[in-house]
Amino acid sequence: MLRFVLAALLLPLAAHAASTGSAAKKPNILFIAIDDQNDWVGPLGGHPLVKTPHLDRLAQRGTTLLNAHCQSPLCNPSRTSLMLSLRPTTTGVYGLSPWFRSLDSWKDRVALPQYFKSHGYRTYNTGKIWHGGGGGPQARAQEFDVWGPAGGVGARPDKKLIPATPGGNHPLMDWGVFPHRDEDKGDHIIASWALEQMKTAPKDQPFFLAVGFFLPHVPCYITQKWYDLYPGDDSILPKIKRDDRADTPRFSWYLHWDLPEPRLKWVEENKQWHNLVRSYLASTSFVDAQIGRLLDGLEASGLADNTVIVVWSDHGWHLGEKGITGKNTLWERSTRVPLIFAGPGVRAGGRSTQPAELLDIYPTLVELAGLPARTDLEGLSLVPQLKDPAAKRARPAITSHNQGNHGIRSEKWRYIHYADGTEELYDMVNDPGEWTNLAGHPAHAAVLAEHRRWLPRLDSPMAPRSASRTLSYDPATDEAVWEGKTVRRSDPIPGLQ
Ligand SMILES: [Ca+2]
Ligand SMILES: [Ca+2]
Repeated sequence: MLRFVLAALLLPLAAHAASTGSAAKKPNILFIAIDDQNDWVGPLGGHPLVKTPHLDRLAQRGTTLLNAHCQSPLCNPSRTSLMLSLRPTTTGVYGLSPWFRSLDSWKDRVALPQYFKSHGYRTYNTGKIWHGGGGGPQARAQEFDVWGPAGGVGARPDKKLIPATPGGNHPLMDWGVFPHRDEDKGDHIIASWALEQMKTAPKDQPFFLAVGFFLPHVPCYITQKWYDLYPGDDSILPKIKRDDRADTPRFSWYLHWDLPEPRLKWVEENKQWHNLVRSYLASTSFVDAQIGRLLDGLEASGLADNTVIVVWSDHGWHLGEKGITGKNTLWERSTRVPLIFAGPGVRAGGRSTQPAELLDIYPTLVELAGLPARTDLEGLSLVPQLKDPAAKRARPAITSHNQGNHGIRSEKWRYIHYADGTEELYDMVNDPGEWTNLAGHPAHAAVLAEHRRWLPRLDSPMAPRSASRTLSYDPATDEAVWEGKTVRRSDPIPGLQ
């Protein structure tokens, strides 16, 4: 009897679904990247004053991975890892070069959008998804079907707004207010193009629409309206410990040895700390507003119910913590990133503290879209956490910055191992700022042992033609080589004199 009632109830639904085609229709994917966005967004709570109302409403619609970390704290290796679901320690891609398709081992590897294309999706790209634009104008057609505007900085001032920065006054090292139109910013332009694709995409084919925002990557140029969302006083500054590096190994400096990103010392001496933090926060709010435009457009198009949304950032950014600005560290501010899913198959309002990795996005989207699972991915699907935020993960999140340097983030701890064998350990519950390195304390021997066992077994040397932010180390001579230049124990740390 019960079976008959259920069948009677289900039959009309099934008939309806068949007639409209909705039962078989795969969900669209709206794949949103933010560049250099750390955990200073509302859903992650990394900054008490940040205003991101649109990410907040997306988080209410979906599930936030509160303990998500990049696999490399740098654009090219992070994005390569995410798009292939392979660790940097597998591919050997650690620097801003090479483009992975120039490597024999990976040139034919099926990247995430290609896999969706092979299952009937039409794929779109605008802004920065692949570092380097997908191999250049000739090669990029194999990565996505349709290429929109490249985005980037957009409107920029005639000359830099801040004083000349150390290490060559790099043109990207700039921030602050200058008068321009929001519509002339690269991120506004790409959002407008993406909105147009939602309206005009073929109705009989699902889409994979990738939108890669540039801000809050430097230069953080912003208009007064966005700057005025934040006060200009000390309340916006991150909490720091002045002698924080006293208990971090010297090798921790080698990971960001000589860079265009200024040290906190320079930022303070040039009275730029408030301006940098305020410009970064304002840029975060500007990108949030562009994401809001995409969410509104999706609602207006009637596609919201059948579109999976994922928002991610490629890695974080320091704004004074540990004496530096920039990325290229294995600490929380550099590895922790926004990762939010919403749409069909995702619980509304979910917040998971389980460790998650950006290379999990690939298998997660494959599962949410109902595509055949792949057995050659190194990520794990997050679908269990998207249904039940408390569902346990089998492993911690791992971040690598060149061979031999790894951060292991579990639910409660961060463990760091450097290539010269030195270590750090932080109690992330009681010391979220990672101020006190516990690695030398005998009381934590068991915790250290538990985390050491997650160090990558495959720890590849850098791939051929690696360049920019590369580091190697020879234990026989105790010499490190940063971007082709030898670094010795006695060398003064650049930017601290
Ligand atoms: Ca980046
Ligand atoms: Ca410290």
